[in-house]
Amino acid sequence: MEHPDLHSAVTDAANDIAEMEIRGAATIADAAAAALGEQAESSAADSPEAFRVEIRTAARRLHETRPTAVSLPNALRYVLRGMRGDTVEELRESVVESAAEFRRELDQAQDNLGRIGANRLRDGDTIMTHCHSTDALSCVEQALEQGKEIHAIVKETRPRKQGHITARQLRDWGVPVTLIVDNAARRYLDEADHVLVGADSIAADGSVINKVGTSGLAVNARERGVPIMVAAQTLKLHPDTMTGHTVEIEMRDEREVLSLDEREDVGDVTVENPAFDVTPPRYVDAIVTERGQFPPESIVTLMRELFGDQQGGEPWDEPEL
Ligand code: RI2
Repeated sequence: MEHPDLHSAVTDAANDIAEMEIRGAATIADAAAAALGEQAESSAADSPEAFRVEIRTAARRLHETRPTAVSLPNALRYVLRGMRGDTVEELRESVVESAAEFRRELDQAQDNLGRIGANRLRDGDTIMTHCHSTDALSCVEQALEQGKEIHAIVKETRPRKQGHITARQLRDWGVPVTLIVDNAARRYLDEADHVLVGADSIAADGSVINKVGTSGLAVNARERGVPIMVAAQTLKLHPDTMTGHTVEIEMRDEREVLSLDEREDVGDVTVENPAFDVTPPRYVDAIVTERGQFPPESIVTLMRELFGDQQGGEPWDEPEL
C-alpha cells in the first residue's frame, strides 16, 4: 500500500506536462483531471483506504511536474474533493464523475470567458499577444464569431517560441498575423489596440503570473497607452496567495536557451531560464474571467467569494472532519 501502482495515463501525463508536450495552464489542468479519472477507472485497489491512497499518490505525481500554474493543484483539488463513498466502487464512480465534471466546466468556463472578453475587442482592432493562451484565444474566437475583424501582432516568445502556436491558430481562423521577435514589441505597440495575454496564476493582490516577458510588455504598453487585458478563468486564481504566500516561479533547463553546440561556444557562463514573471496589478487594465471582468485590485473580492475561508493546502490533504 506504500507504493500503489500508477496507471500509465498518470505517469505519461506527468512526463508530458514536465516536458511541456502538454502545456498551457488550462490544458495541463484538463490532462491532470483526465489522468486521475483513468487511474480511478482502472484501479485494482482491494479496500477503500487503498483506493484513496492510490488516487492521492497519482495526484502527487501529477502535481510535482510544474510549480507555477495553479490550475494544476486547483484541478487536482476539485477532483479529490469529489471523492466520496464507502466502497471501492462508490469511490471509483465519484472520482470518474468528478474528473468528467471538472473537464466539462473547464470547457464551459473558457467559452463564457471568451464571450465576455470579446466585448472588449472592437471591429478592426489589432491585438498584440505573448506566448500561447487558450483563454486569450477564446476571446478572439468569440469576437470573430460576432463578425468582427481582428488583426494580430504575435510575439514569438523566446525561448520556446510558443508564439508560433498562436500564429498558426489565428491564421487558421483567418486572422491576418504579423509575427515579430520579442525585442520588436515596443516598436509595434503603436499599432496595437490591446495587449491580450493569458495567465498561469493570479495572486490575491491582482498580480499576474504569466510567461516570462509579460511584465516588460505590460510596462511598455502602459507607457504607450495600450490597454493590457488578461484572460484567465477563475481556475487561475491562486487560493494560497490570500494568506500571503507567493507563487513559485519555475526555473527550466538551460538547454531551452542554448543548444549543446552553442553552450560549448559560449563557454563557462551561468544561464538562467525562468519560465514566468510577475506583472504588478498597476500595469493591468482588466482580468477577464468567466464570472465577468475585474480591475486587478478587485479580484480579491471574487477570490473571497469563491474560496471563502478555505485555504488551498495540498490537493491530497485529508479533508478536515
Ligand atoms: P491557457 C502558458 O504557460 C502561458 O504562460 C500561457 O499564457 C498560460 O500558460 C495560460 O494558458 P506554459 O505552460 O490556460 O506554456 O490560457 O509554460 O491556455
